[in-house]
Amino acid sequence: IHSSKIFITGGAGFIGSSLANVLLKYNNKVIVVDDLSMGRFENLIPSTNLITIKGSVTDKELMTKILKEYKFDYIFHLAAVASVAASIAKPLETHEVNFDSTLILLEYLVKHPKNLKRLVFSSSAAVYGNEKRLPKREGSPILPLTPYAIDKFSSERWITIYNTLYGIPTSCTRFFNVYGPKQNPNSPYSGFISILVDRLKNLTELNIFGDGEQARDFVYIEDVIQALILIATSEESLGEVYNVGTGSQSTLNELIELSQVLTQKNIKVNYLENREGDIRHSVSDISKLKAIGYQPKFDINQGMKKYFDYEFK
Ligand code: UD2
Repeated sequence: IHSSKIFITGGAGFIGSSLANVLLKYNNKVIVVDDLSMGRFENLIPSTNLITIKGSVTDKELMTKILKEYKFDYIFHLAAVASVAASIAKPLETHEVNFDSTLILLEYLVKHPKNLKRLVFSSSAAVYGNEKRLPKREGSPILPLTPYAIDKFSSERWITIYNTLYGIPTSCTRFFNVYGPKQNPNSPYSGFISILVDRLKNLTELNIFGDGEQARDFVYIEDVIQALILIATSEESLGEVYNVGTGSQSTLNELIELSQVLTQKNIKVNYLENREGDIRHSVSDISKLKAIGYQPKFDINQGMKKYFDYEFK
């Protein structure tokens, strides 16, 4: 993608800012809206092609104003309350962010469909819930277990149905566990690897919920950016949904061991009760994404090494 006008909701967050910083290298004009609940504008590399707006994707007036003013070529809808626990504690508030915002975008686009080349919506592996058959494929049963997962899946379906009904060019991603520089470790529901890095830096204790043998498909941010751009530009991906992962899984205990080898630091690990609703194993099948040209560059060892070189250099 180059010389285009691009809207990134949640663009000050971990994934959004990483995407923005890449797109800014190719003469794109990038407009970011973020409520700064988890993100920081400091994550973005200053550029005359970058406009940052502090605000919420639930603010229909603001969103309409931005959409009207810039007539985007691409929209990456990444804003979300990513905490599953928050969605259980505050379903109404998180529903507004994780679902209503999607409808605001779609309603505008139905009325003003002209320039848009693609709207990419970021969904989550959460839609598969505790489906036991691994790896999880796009065609696997959808078993959302939380308001978060329901909102992500509903948004996905609305986005996809607006493609069929109105020809709005849309695609969806289902992220597995994304990690890398700039992931905010400051919430209990921050990504596990960002918390691990924080504890190693400060030499504080790490809490593991359960026995640490639960496994996730941890995918490095650079591969996620590659996937997002590929999905936004491929013809085949119109109206489609894609897993974004590595196709392999690691346990938390394996990651702790690897991190200690990489940093030569040791921290105390406390094994506590399981987190309620925690999934045991999660791993993606990424053959659909590979079929449109995705070539992951980082397995867990390569990704962890790059991330740890950045954090501990
Ligand atoms: C990920 C997503 C979430 C949602 C979900 C769908 C992230 C950050 N979160 O949640 O938004 O899409 O997938 O299933 O990607 N853990 C510890 N100690 C800690 C923190 C975590 O033991 O201090 C455990 C946690 O209980 C879980 C594993 O580490 O078993 C991974 O936790 P996570 O919060 O990084 O990601 P996950 O898969 O729960």
